[in-house]
Amino acid sequence: QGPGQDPLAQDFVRFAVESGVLRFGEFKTKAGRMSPYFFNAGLFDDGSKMGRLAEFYAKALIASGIEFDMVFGPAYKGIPLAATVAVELARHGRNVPFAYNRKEAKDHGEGGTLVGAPLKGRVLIVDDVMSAGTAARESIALIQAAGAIPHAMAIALDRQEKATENGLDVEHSAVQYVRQQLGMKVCTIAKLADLLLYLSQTGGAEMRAHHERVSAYRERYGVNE
Ligand code: OMP
Repeated sequence: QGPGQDPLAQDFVRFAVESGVLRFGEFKTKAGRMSPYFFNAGLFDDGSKMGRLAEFYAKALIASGIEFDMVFGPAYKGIPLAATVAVELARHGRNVPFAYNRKEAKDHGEGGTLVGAPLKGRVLIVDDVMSAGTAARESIALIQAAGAIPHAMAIALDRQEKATENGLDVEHSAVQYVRQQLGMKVCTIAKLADLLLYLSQTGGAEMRAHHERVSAYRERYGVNE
């Protein structure tokens, strides 16, 4: 399916740009690349935006047909995502348990680093963006250590760019790696290709300029799908 046939992805990109979550300018990514755009999920910062975000995840997940037994949100950004996506899934008639981790283990009270439902069965990891896949690897290890199955991932934006290994660019993206090498299912609300389509269809000199810069970035760092 081409990006042009994905109205949910187009609605999501519009929502992210209009709420200032997806911005244009000059940003340094975790991998050290200078990017003409940046998606900061921390800026879905009121109840209405968070609710709409969760609705996008739930709709994309249901449309994907991916099966899972529970939801896991990696600290910190994945925590509100897992909670609100679980609420939204329940509203769609799919009530599943959810859990999340702490970054520091507690030595009193309930103890441990995991909070919420016990990790078991096929776990869906809910996170914001996947670039190089560092955060994904940590969650996968944690789920395996608990004896559960890291089965699927849901992310808001797939940047569709080359992953890095030991500081060097490789030919695949982190999402491709997770799908092909780890055999996990990945559900994305939108991809870089959807953003480019949005920019080319919105019109206006400013959007054309963004389109040009984002295309150049894709030429340099993007992967073929
Ligand atoms: P990986 O853990 O390498 O996959 O990178 C994901 C992280 O990159 C996110 O959790 C953010 O900290 C950061 N990021 C964004 O949030 N949005 C972007 O558009 C780009 C990045 C990034 O640094 O690559």
